[in-house]
Formats: sequence, C-alpha cells, structure tokens
Amino acid sequence: MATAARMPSVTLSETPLAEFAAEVRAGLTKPGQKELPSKYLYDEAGSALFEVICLLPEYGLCRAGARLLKRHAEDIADLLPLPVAVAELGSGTGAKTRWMLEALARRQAVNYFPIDISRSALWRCSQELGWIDSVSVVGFEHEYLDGLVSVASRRGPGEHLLVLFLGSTIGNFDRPAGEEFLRRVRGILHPGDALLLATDLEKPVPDLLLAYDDPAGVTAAFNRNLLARINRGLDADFDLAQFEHEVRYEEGERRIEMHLRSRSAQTVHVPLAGLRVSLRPGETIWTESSHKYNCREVAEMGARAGFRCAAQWTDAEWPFAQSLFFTQ
Ligand code: AVJ
Repeated sequence: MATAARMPSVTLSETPLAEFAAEVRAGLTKPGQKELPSKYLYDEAGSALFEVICLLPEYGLCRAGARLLKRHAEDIADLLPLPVAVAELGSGTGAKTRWMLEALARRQAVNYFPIDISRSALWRCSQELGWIDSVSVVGFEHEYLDGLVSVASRRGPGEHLLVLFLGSTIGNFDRPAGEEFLRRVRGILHPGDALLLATDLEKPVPDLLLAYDDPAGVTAAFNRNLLARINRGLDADFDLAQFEHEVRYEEGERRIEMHLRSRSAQTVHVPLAGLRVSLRPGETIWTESSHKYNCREVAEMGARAGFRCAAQWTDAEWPFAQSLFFTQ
C-alpha cells in the first residue's frame, strides 16, 4: 500500500547573510593568500554538482565510502551498545547512511538526526531515509557542533549516540583543526557513545590530481560556483570566465588544494559585504583543502582527541578508511 513520504521535522537556524558577508570579507581581505570558506561551496547548485562529482570515474571517494558501509554495516552494528540513536554530521543524500540505519533497524527502532547547514540536503535525505521501517528522522539545520549539542540533549534515557561523520569532510580542516574538531565532538558525547569517521587515504598523486581536476570539468564548475554563489547572495560581480580552476597537491601537508586563479588584473565588487577586491593576474583564491591520511594517524588523532579506536575498515580499490571510535 502506498504511503506518503514521511515529512521530516526540521529545526532551523540559517546562516545569516551578515555572517556569510563577514566570512567572505575576511577571506578576500586576508593579507597574502586570499581564501574563501569551503563550506560555502555547498549551496543547492554546489551540492548538485558535488553529487555529479561522486559519479565521475576519476573520483572514487564516494563509492569507496558507500562500499565500506554496504559491506560492514552489520559488523559495525555488532560492536555498538544498544539502544543507540544516530546523529549524522552532514546529511549528504543519505545513500551510505541507509546501510547503517538498516543494520541498526534490524536490532531496534532508530532515531536518526541528520545535521546539515543545507535545508535542501536535509529534505532530500529525509525523503531517502524516512521510508526505512523503524527509522524516524528529525533533521537539524545547524552547524555540526551546535546541531550535535541539540541532538545529544534529545537522547532518550539509557540511549547511546552513534555519530556518523561519513563524507570525509574532516579532510577540509587542516590537521590541528581536524583534531580539535574531534576533541569538541568528544566533549559533547558521553561514555559509551561512538563515532564512525570516514577519511580519504593517501594515494598516488596523479590519481588525486585527476580526481580533483576531472576531464569533464565538473569539479571546475563546482569550484567556480562558489563565486556564482557570492554573486547571487551578496550581489557581487565576479566574472566566472576570468577564473581558472587549479588543483595542487602539497606534499608537506599531504593535501589537495583547490584554487581559483585570476586570468587578468581585475577588480570585483561585493556590495553586500561592503567590499572591493583587486586581483593581480595569476593571483589565486584558495577555496578548499582535502587532507589525505593513513590509518595509523587517524587512530592516533582520535586517541589524542579522547577516543579509543575500536576498528578500522579500508577499501582496496580506492584507499579510504572508516574508523570506529568509542569514548572512554
Ligand atoms: C566532500 C570534502 C569530501 O574533499 O574530496 C570533491 C569535496 N572537492 N571535489 C573532498 C570535493 C572537490 C570533497 N569532500
């Protein structure tokens, strides 16, 4: 019998325009290297472009993460103390999460709390996952840590929390900030709670460069869309054709960097940020970092942040790891 898709209940707190303007302003007026926060890559167009990136043969990251959960969700569920509610940092489209929720729903009824700053992502994820039997979805339109505080306060008596951080978004932080982020997550959790952390692993540099500079130009469009978003949201006049997508692998930091390189001397106006920015020919705006790890360093980083690494699963085809941590 057909039933209507369950309507998610979503608690809202949109990024205020003033905060967007202030962050754009801070990044573009930074002395030396100009930069923009990578979280702003994910408006509706950016999220759709990222989904296409995940389909590209050169970009194996999403498929590796999904394969690992498909293969090991039961093993992960076997290691968790029940009952457990699930909080997810970055709801994505929920494809990987499905395997985890289905494994848990075979054991107990599941409260699932996706946390994302993108309302459209939350809607789509609850459309995807709200249908699973014994799973109820409450979305939180928040920054990760604010959302996690709200979710943690909603847990039932005796209910543990499993935090999913599956997008390998931790790679967007530099290493010290990533560790600090884990420490903050740990601070919100209680004894017996768990964290499943996805990280992309080191792999041959040519593979990485191709993954972030695909021949079809989807990643280039994803990168330039950040400027389009600033045009739309802050009434700016970036000419996207005047910026080239550039990808570098920094050996010392073991990270991919995405930049937008100015093709000419140009001045851009961002009225709602009260800003006029001049760019030299060849000057770049740094838009994203994606750090690459090895398994041991992930376990050690978690340990320094107050977690115990109970198990790790890796994908052979596209080096990638899921690490299960417990508070202790
Ligand atoms: C969504 C942060 C995991 O770092 O690989 C993909 C984003 N940027 N292609 C990554 C991204 C360019 C992606 N994460």
